[in-house]
Amino acid sequence: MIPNFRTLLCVIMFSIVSWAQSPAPLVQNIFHRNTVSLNGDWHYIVDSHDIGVGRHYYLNARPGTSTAVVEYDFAVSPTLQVPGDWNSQHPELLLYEGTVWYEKSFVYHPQPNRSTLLYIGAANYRAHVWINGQSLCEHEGGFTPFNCDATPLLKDGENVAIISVNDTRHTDDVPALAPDWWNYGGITRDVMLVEVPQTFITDYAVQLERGSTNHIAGWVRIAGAPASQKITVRIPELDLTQTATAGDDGIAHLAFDAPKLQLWSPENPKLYKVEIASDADRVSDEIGFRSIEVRGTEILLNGHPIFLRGIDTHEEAPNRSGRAHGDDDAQIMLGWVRDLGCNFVRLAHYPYDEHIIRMADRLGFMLWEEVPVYQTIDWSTPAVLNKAKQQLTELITRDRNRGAVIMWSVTNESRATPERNAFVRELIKTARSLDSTRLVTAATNQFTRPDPHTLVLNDPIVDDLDVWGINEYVGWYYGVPADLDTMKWSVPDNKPMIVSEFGGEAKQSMHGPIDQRWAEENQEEIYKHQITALQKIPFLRGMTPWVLKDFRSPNRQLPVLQDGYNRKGLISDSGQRKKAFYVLQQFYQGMAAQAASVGK
Ligand code: GCB
Repeated sequence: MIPNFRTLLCVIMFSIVSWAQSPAPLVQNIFHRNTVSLNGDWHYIVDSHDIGVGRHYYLNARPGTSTAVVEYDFAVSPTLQVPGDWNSQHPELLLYEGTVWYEKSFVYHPQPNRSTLLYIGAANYRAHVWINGQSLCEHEGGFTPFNCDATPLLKDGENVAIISVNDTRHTDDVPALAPDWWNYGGITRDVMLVEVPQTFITDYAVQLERGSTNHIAGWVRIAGAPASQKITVRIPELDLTQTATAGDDGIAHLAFDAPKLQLWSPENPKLYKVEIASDADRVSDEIGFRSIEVRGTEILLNGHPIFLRGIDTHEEAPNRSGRAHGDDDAQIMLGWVRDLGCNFVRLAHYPYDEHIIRMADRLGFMLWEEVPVYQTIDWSTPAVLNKAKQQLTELITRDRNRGAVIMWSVTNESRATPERNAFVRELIKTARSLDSTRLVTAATNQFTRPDPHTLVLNDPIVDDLDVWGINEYVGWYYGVPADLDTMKWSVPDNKPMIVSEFGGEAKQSMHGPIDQRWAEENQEEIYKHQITALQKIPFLRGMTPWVLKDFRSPNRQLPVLQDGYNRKGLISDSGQRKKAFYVLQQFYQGMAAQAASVGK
């Protein structure tokens, strides 16, 4: 059947409006670029029936004539703060999962011979961006950044950005259906316009070569560049300048000695100003240089064995409800971490805001970063593997120059089926191919307990990792705290082990005997037995108890005790420290003092 003219026109119009491209290559080091912030109030429309999605309805249409009807108006719609999840900003959105359309008008003056990218730090989970009514790009994945080349669509003067964000959960998403955390929807991190020359430096790796404490190796990539561009990398404080020439792929490789380098460590989080320049572009960064390796069952930082005095976190705002973001939240969270005596943080279970990664670099905390390949994922579908690889790639691209980050984690608590093993091995390969300088890890829980005092771990992916984590909740989900006293750990003993989770719930200010569930004393008891038992494991190289602070979870529904919060925090949702906080603090402070006296 030959379509009539009207149908044809509709199809053409629809495809013009609905065509969307993938994001442009991710630009690293966004905070040192020339940017225009689009943070602040955005008008929004809740599209619970997704009527806008197929028809691209909410594109800021205006009635063209006095009789035309347009049944929405962004200009008089309520606003949401960006960055920020929608759930915690309006009570009626607390439980909302679906599509929300965001709109912001802004004045912009494009510069001649420069490109402008629209950068979004994170939008959970699917985002579609329009500029001035034209589709710009789409992105999937709720915790990693993306940027799109908006140059052809931006006008001199008034512009309108519209972003639809949908956080509906699906079995073939990463994460999938039922994570134990709140599915905070929306544009949760910074939004900005980034101005770059037409050929510009997208990303680079300037790091110590694996195993070395004085040889820097890496590369610089230029987008849209003709071959043979000259690249210069300078570290002014060390009086070092290195030049290289980009090949046809736009990549210039470099390697040079840095004999007088002061190494980054938690005790001395030294950052150097590093300047990177191409013929057309220049950018500076602050980079800490340190080596991280495994030898036998030891983890070596700058060649010396270390113990990771860690804590697990969620990216949950410290003194209010919602997803944390920005420097102020990071400052409070890392302040608590410092008070505990930690030198290490496991940022569970997904990539966090770049602000906290940068702050850890400055304050001297080593980091475990993770992708949300959490518990149950659709392991057999190649498209799902691609989603996980994409998130891992975006994370590594963003953070590969942060000395604080010492390991990438590729999964948490997944069942060791052949499909899962193959999937996770692909992620391990991806991590190693993108970054040869860091360790690869995972949090496992594939154990059996033939009797209350024996824990047998059987997970083949441990063989593929540099360091492995075990999540064990002896004393809470399994048995009683005293079971730990005589625990036999039948687990891999040929590489460093981290106890990546243990703990128990306590409602802050609820007191009782040590065996009373939900009492602070019970949580304290679990910590005492755990700490004593874990110290006896000869190949234990760190621990990250679960978890720094109580966090919202739809899976925790006990009235009065939980009220929608997982209460395994050492700190309550309102910021009060529980008794177990001080048990861990005492242990870590003692270890730190001992390490310092050995180091003298
Ligand atoms: C786990 C998960 C974590 C949960 C925690 C719990 O093993 O990794 O996401 O929140 O246990 O509290 O049960």
